[in-house]
Amino acid sequence: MRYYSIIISFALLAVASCSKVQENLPEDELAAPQRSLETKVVQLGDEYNPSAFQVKFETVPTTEMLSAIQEIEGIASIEPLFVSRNDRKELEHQFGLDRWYYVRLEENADVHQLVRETAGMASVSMAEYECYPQKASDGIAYPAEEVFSTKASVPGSHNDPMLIDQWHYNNQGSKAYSRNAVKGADVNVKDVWATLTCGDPDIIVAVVDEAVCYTNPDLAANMWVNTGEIPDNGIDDDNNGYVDDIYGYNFVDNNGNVNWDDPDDSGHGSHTGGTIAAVSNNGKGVAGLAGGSGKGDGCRLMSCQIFSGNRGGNSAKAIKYAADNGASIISCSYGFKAKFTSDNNYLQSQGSLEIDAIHYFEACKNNPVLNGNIAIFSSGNENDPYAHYPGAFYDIISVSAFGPDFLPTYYTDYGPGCNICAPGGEVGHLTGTDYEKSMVLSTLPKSVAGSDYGYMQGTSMACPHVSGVVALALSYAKKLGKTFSVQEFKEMILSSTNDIDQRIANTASKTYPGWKIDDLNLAPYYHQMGTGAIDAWRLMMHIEGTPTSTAQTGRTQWIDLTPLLGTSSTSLTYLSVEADSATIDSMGLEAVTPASDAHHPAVMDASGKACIQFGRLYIHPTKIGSGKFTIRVVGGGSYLGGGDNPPGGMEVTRVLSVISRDAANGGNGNGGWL
Ligand SMILES: [Ca+2]
Ligand SMILES: [Ca+2]
Ligand SMILES: [Ca+2]
Ligand SMILES: [Ca+2]
Repeated sequence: MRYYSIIISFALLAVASCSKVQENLPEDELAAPQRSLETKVVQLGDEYNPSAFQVKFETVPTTEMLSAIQEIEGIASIEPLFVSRNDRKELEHQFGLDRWYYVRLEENADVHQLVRETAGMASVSMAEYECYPQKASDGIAYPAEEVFSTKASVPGSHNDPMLIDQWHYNNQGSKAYSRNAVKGADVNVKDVWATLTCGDPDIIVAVVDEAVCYTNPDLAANMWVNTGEIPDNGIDDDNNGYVDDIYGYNFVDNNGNVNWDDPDDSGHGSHTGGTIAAVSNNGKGVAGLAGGSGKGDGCRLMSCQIFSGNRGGNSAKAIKYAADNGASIISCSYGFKAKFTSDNNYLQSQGSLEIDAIHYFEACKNNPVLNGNIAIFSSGNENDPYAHYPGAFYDIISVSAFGPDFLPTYYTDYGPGCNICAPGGEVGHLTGTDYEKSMVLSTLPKSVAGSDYGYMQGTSMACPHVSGVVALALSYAKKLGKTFSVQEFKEMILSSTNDIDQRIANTASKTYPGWKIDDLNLAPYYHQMGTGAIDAWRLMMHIEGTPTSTAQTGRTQWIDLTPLLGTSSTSLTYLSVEADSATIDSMGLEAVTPASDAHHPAVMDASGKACIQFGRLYIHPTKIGSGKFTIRVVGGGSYLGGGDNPPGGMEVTRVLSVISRDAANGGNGNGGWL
């Protein structure tokens, strides 16, 4: 692949110099500059299918254009690459999907020669090798013994008995996960579950991965089921172009038999799927981020299988399936090891089959919230200073990974192309038999792992944390009846984050002896982990339109109300402040004592645990948590109008969200993000 990237650089130089020569050419030739052969050949990885490739025509091909290729010696057949959806033909055309064709070769034909020969034709804009992606994890699953209990393992949260070990949802800084565990190094979902949303069955997430084990007792109830299809009758009953597709489709063997039977399967798709929507609050196993409240109301998982053991399938076809069968999110824990992703010029100018399919997916409307869909990719596990393809693409979200110590993991890709980070886990923060506890705990196929549950690590595990949070966000927006554009939503996702850079800057290196993490220098990761660590609560507040402030755990402090009420906040007349019981519990609020000041009387919450004085909100949180404060002020003057009053002001009610966390330095000194 390195050799190939050198070719591309030369090709770009050649194009640049050509354009100068062309200044002297007649105008009609200037209009259609001949692209060099090398920019028309696309190869996303080292491993390719030697008996087929893919072409994109400059225009929707005529019969003549197709037969010109069909007639080339060594080519057996040419057919449309994608299954078309009748009511989306316009969109398919807009993103060029009707210009992609699949070319099969005759036996012993030379794929390299035929790709180049086809790319050389004026009617062809790209000839692309059929390369298979790679899973963004080391593929090693560590089984976890199932815990059976009737008691919730995390008081006040979902009742799944293994939730206590899912630090990635609710990290209480326990040394049971990591000797350097950081409170709040998680996706901050606990209070979202408690007060806002746990998912919605209308929000479907396609897991483009190994098969999702639809028989797993903690996945089965949240599987998407194609109700229009009758299984195993060899007929495409719902006429969607795929025979016997019940839980999704198998794009490795190109049939409806989604399965995890290959002896080399790792359980990867069941693990990533479980993070998104394992059945939550069902008193069993683990929780999933958007897995519902135990009342059958979780988001649904569609299995778009592109891995079977060591064999790969066509991920672009899988993405098209997800788009056309109702998925709102594709969770893609894979990438192509295309080294040209570090060459931005090439990346921006050169499309690929995969990019066209993703852009089509993001333009399809499958839910009432967005005018399209959201694609989430993992950044890759090579510890490279750039994201892997296609997450590297500028408008596609790519996720890097941190561990329970709130530091970049030893394997994560970082830097250009990486947009955000999430928990990916990291083996070996503990010794003895607990070494796996610092990884991510989720569901697995029992036939593969020997248990329905287990631990894995990778940006593969970070990606579904963002997918699951986005699934919750779409569920919540739907509940509130809010609508957004895809672009607005992506911007809200990337700005619903917490700073990880302070923690990186304050930690020169990290070491977990006996594992791969030996004096890992952290300086290269500074400012390179995207916009920061995803925070589910913040994203929900963005959807509500509620401003969010932060407070430091463990002390009385005031919070500026300017984001809520403008710079007049210090001179307004306040009527009341109210913290609900969920907020008091979550943040462990303690009573605050107002200052004795006749000119600035305090307005107190009934519990005594929140107070407004001097135009500021005073609180004393003792726990990490999130909550809301409802504040009423007089809009104009010092008393309300109406009733027996002389004409007075209008009542204004506003809500402020607050997240309480430890301070990065000082305070409890354990490395939080304030
Ligand atoms: Ca079907
Ligand atoms: Ca059928
Ligand atoms: Ca469960
Ligand atoms: Ca990107």
